[in-house]
Amino acid sequence: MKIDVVTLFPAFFESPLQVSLLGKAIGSGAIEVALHDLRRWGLGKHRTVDDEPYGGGAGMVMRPEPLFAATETLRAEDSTVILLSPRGRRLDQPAVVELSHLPHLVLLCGRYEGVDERVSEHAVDLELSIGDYVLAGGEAAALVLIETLSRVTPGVLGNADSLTRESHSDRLLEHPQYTRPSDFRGWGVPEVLLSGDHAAVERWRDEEAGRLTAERRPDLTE
Ligand code: JCK
Repeated sequence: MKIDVVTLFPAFFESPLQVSLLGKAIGSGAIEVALHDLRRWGLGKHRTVDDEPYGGGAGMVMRPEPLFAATETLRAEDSTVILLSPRGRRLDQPAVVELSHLPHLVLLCGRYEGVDERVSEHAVDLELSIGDYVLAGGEAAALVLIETLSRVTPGVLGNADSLTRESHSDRLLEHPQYTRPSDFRGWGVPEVLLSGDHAAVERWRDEEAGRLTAERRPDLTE
């Protein structure tokens, strides 16, 4: 998968894309990310990308011309142009898996109070939000999307098994996990996990996942 990111702050992405799983996904060639400074398409000598809102009000709005120019430069036959926006469809794991099958994403990151409506209407295929809270811009949301995609893209995780398990328990919270030592400051580990009885372990994990989900996320059980 190729991902083009359009942003006023390309530097925001540099460290995260180099470390850990993301670095590996990108290093292995499974995901290719290119960063594009929106100023490249800015207007006039000052490379302007924003202006005051028609009708008045606080803050600035991103002008349409630079974002249209960016998408017209980067869009190919097989592209999906995504605007990260607090008004977008909420990103969830099924959406991540769907998006992971697409060959080319163009991610538009806004700033200020958001973008001119004509961008979302005529330059964008899909508007996505990562959750119901307000970020200062689309960059952190784009990073979240790229990281979630990197986990489900073949050749990235190096452990297809844990993704299969994940899909089975999509609608449940995870069971508690333990590792050594078996006694830490007097706090033990559930006996069953030390028993070597794999069927009993499986039962315990299913029960715990069900109990935790009912307690903390009843919405997931509806
Ligand atoms: C893109 C600019 C900042 C600040 C207006 C919003 C009531 C609008 C996002 N899940 C997510 N949260 N936030 C974003 C996101 C925020 C952005 C931009 C994405 C571009 N901003 C901003 C204030 C407002 N208020 C609620 C009015 C935008 C995603 N994805």
